[in-house]
Amino acid sequence: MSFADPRDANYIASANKPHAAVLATDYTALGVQLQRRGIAIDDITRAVANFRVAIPSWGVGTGGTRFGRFPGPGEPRNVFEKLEDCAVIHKLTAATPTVSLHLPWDKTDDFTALREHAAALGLGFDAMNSNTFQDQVGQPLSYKYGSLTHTDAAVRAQAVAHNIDCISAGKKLGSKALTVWIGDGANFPGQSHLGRAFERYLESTASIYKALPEDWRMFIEHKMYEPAFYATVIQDWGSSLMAAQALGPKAFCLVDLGHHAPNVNIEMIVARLVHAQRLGGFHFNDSKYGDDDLDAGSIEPFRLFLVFNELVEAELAKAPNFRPAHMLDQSHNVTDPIESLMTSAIELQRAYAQALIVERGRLHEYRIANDVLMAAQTLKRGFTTDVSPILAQARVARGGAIDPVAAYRDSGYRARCAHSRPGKQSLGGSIV
Ligand code: LRH
Ligand code: MN
Repeated sequence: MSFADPRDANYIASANKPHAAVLATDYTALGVQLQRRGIAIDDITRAVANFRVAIPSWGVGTGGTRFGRFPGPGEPRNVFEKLEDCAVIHKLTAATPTVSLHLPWDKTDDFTALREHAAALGLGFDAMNSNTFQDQVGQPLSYKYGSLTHTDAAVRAQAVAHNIDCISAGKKLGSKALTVWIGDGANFPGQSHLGRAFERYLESTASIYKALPEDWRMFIEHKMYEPAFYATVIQDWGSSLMAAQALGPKAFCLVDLGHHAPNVNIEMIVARLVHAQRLGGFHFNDSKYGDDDLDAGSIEPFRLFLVFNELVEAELAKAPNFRPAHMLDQSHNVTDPIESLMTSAIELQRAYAQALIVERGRLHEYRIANDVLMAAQTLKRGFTTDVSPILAQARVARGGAIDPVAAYRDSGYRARCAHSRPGKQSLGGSIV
């Protein structure tokens, strides 16, 4: 079994050699095409090379559903091994330098050692994620009927304390944000007082907000349903925005693409949150039905493009307070998580590049003239342009691989992990 470290720069350089000539030809050809549209390809490549997305630590293990989980070979067994896999993703894509941790899933008694381990792998930490949607062994009070909005003040206090623990862990790791997603809600009409539940949410999150360091942000993540199946306290962007505005200037709204009813116009929500100066960031993934947590751009790539179109519009307009944190939040049930996360990060870069090459001057003229068809065609031309050479060139410019999946597979990394990471793998039904 031959093995090469896919994180090694020399390995990546040698893996790129057979692809370099074709890339150069394709890049030049696309450059000529874009030049005809008045677009300098190197400007786009530079912008794409600066695009960053965080990896969810819970995404490098095989995901599952309530019906079961089918672990793949060489699963990471702890947060230190998760970071080693995250480093493979970053070295090959050159686009994912940070990891978003989830506590207590990533709990360790030495966060400083974890920070050093990450730094040695060339990684940092993005937003911390708290978890008051599961009960932990030995936890005094259950979250069965809610957490930050539970009718029992003692349960709310326990949930607030956990979030504050996440902040102190994050401070040791150099994180600058806390994402708060709670599953609190009701399964039946009458089960909870919809207004008072929201008031309890504001009261609890205000205590968490007070514990935020000056340079931190708090991301409020809305979700239409699951685990609650009738009403969810922070069910939509409206509830999230009301909460952020009530809490203060460090509170922002996080948009998880899978947390909306089918056909909801998510790019419109993005435009409104940009206007409200409360767009905190994203959990990118894709879905066809519910919160399927599938690979970004795998089901609705045009919708992903339209979201990035709003981000580029905001960027060009120098929208105030516009600093979205990009994160993936996916569950890899049937693919190698490393391959899915690499290709998903690249699909985000693709949507960004497609949005950057839209001829905005021409689009504006057609809009003003209400030339509807040409306006729609001009926007779509960005989406229908194959920007793959730009994406590959951006990776090479940052020491990444022209073909990350091939480089990863040829390295034998997964087989080696299967060898070096024996041990029990839980088959039970859960997402991680
Ligand atoms: C909830 C969610 C949230 C995470 C969890 C893993 O569905 O999107 O962001 O805490 O997934
Ligand atoms: Mn999410």
